[in-house]
Amino acid sequence: MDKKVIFSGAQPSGKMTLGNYLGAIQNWTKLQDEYDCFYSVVDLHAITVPQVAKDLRANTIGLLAQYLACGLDPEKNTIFIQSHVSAHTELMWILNTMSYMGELSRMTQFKDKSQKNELNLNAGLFTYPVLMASDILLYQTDLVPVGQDQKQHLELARDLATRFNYKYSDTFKIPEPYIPKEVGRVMSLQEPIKKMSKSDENENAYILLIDDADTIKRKIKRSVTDSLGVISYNDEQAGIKNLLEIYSKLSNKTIEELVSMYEGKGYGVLKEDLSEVIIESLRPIREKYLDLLNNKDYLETVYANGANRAEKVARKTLRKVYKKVGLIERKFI
Ligand code: ATP
Ligand code: LTN
Repeated sequence: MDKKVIFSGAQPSGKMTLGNYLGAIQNWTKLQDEYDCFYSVVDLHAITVPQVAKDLRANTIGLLAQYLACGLDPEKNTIFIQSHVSAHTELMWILNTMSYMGELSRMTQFKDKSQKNELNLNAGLFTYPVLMASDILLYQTDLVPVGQDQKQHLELARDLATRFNYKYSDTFKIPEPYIPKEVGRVMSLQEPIKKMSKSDENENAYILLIDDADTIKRKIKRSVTDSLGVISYNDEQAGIKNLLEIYSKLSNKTIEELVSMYEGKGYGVLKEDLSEVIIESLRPIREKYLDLLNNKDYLETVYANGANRAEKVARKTLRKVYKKVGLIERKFI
């Protein structure tokens, strides 16, 4: 029986945080045996907000290396850079002609990002979810593992697929969201009511997968807690709650075990131990990442093969779409 298809991606808008790892990539690595997975570095999405060309290039290669360093196997998965497969933007054009201004203006990410980028309110920010729908639909995707924040975009992908199928006959698989319950949100270390985000202006708000030991210790030490001085798990102590959650996810100890382990102890001890747990968990990822960055030829082979594999599948869908829409097939002489 054919394996089910999974598609997901992350933007090279910075370096991956512990939030991206625990909320997304770690989960992706668990799916690679059971599913036919496509994981993309979505560089075209990243340029909907201002980027510096040389940083974007470094972040794109860096993110690819981080995918591999986290354990995604390029033999088992199709790992590629979005802009290398032009079918994504070609399908986007077709879907643009079928997307309504009203539905796109209701997207909460557009509303948030357009407030933050008032000086660069570009059309790409508005049609961002149509490109995301194209990413997903080109591969006849069954499941899309994403965080809760992407659910609305996925709904749009489903609506567009349904609309196209209805107008032109069955063409796209209708994708389902795959949001595992146990994958919660990792919160900011500085404002623990906000999610940890790689584009936060304050570096102390996040731990990067590739932070060194001293940086991790410093960031955890500075993380915001409260003045109660008691280690317990509740919403009033959002900072401690977040630290306990990170600790539990990385150590396989339950929250209850941790609370009793630290009964009567101070925040300093918890922070020191947690720093060690994070350092040890991230050490192999960081080492592998640094190794990979020194091996540009290998990374090139990975993304070249990935694009070839992705292209074949994507072209097949795009050909069908063009035909159904009434575009004349190109002849080569
Ligand atoms: P940005 O801050 O630039 O908007 P981001 O850090 O939110 O980016 P994305 O590249 O948009 O990251 O997301 C990659 C994946 O990581 C998505 O599936 C998203 O749901 C997940 N993710 C991001 N931040 C967290 C977090 N703090 N906790 C859990 N999952 C997260
Ligand atoms: N918008 C997503 C990244 C993304 C994506 C996708 C995720 C782009 N295309 C296709 C899943 C499937 C984000 O910001 N996390």
